[in-house]
Amino acid sequence: MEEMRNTVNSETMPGAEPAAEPTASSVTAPTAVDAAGAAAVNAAAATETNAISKETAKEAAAPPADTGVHGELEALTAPPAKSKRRTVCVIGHKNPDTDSICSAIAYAYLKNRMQGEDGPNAYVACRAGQVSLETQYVLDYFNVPQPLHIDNIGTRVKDMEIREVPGVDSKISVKDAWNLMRSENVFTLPITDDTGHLNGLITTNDIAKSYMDEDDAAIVSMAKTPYRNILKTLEATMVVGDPDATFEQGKVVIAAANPDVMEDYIDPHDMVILGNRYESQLMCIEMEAGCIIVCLGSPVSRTIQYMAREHGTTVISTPLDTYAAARLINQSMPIDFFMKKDSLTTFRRSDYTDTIRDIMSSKRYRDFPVLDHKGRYTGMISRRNLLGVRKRAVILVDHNEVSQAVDNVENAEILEIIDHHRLGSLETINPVYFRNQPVGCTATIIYQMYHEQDIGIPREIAGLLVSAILSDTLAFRSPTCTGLDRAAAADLARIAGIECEAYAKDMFTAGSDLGHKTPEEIFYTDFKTFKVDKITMGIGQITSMSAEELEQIGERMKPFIEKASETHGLTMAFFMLTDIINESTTMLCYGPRAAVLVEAAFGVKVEGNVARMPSVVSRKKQVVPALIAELSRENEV
Ligand SMILES: [Mn+2]
Repeated sequence: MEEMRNTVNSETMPGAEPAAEPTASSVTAPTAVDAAGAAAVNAAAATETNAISKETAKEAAAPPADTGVHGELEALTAPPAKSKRRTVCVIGHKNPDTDSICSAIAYAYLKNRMQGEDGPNAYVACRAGQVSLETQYVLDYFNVPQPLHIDNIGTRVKDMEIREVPGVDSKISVKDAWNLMRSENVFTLPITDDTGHLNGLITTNDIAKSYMDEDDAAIVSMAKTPYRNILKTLEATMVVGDPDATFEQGKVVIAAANPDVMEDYIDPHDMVILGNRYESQLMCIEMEAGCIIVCLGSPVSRTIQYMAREHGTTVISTPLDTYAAARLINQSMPIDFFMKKDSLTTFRRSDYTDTIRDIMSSKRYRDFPVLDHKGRYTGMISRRNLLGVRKRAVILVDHNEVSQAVDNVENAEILEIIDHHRLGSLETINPVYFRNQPVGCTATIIYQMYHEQDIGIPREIAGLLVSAILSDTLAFRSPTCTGLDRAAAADLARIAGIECEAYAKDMFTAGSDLGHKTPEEIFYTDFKTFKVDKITMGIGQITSMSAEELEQIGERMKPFIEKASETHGLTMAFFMLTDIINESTTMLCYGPRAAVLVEAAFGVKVEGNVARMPSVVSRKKQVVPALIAELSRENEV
């Protein structure tokens, strides 16, 4: 138990504090819709996940009997339903190995158990890349679904407070639009069609312009104003004519003078606002006016109605006086005449907030429409919403270096780090619960935490944890393996009902289907980059039980390591071909100083960029420390 004391900060959990705050409504868990579509995870990845889990479920040989935790496991590896709970992603490193996947699932399960039914968070197991064949074997064996694929942890538009301003029809009147803006307390209204797609936007500014900048008496007809709008705006009734027609020719005039004077003002198709004077009404109809609006609710005589029908003149009766009618008539115009419909700036729910921030600040607009993955309008966001957006919460397992973490981790709120690797480059703004123990596997630390919390380990979780330990310690052969790892694995194997050596052999065999992989796939099976001052090293590793297989792979990898080195801008690149049975590694070296460095660091001869290193199996414990130590010696000189 001596090693337990190496635990950093294991008694207090400052990291739990921010998580316990009431969840801001701006931060919502990925919704069910999102899961189906293009949301928290990218669409392709989500579909791919589903496809794989279905397939593997079919292939899974004799799954163990369901003990009841299976439903819970499904829940913590799937996007949670929309709730007030804050989603916390528990995630391992990129190019995830078995430890990264299994520890993420086991720790998410533990965290959900620790906080109980009414806890503030929804811990979700995630993965930052493809599941390896070895890991898939483990998941299949214990019938556990893959964690959720996330390749970017940055906040998205859908994490913001999106205002659900309803889309309006393009033909509603300026007056209705204005009233809606007042009641909704918004400055911008989206105009949508009946399929939910965005046609345009109208702002209070556009409405002000429709009033202040337009003094053309023909504007009402130019706007092709529906008579329905006029009736509603003037609280009027249609005496003669079709309410579904539109007023689209002529100007608006007020018949304020005697008919003989008015004759010079009225042209065919005009709309004339007038009072109850019979001779004026008649004159308008004879002049072929398009519409007469009779004010003060004055009755319209049968003769006038008859004449109007004969001449095709629409007759409207309003209780308003001529001043009010004239003042309001412009407000009946449809908003599509004033809306902005070209080069609209819209955002998708899946857009990252750090990208849209720049676009927003370069535009003069206050509000921006948000579209879903099918391009349909869903709501509005403003710059103000951007300020209130809460970062996504994350717990890192099995790594602590930015270069190995899921993209955009700098913009996430790291709550905890559980790891067994050297301390790297990660900086956090808030204090975090950071637990780093020099053991062979993160799963060993998580095993301890189950005991510290006095929470029983279900069979499936035990199976995942022991698999991770066997994988990371190369079935106890690696020098990284400690007594704690062995003891944890023994207990876990008992719960899981497996025999370690036999199980490990099957697991490694399932994982080393190397013959069918491309050099690229092999190279990235387990590839990590390390930064030391200005030097970036990339180190890949592949393990196998067959020396012969490794020899063949080595030949195929040589041309590829050069290409990969360029792709990642590496100062030097290494590839370890580790023979588990013989406990030795053949290492390929690439880069101007790589061979010299390896010779100095390990005291071996590098021939043709290949170093043979007996009793070296661990990248973490043997290769990385030796290379870094040698680099710093070089720098001292
Ligand atoms: Mn690990």
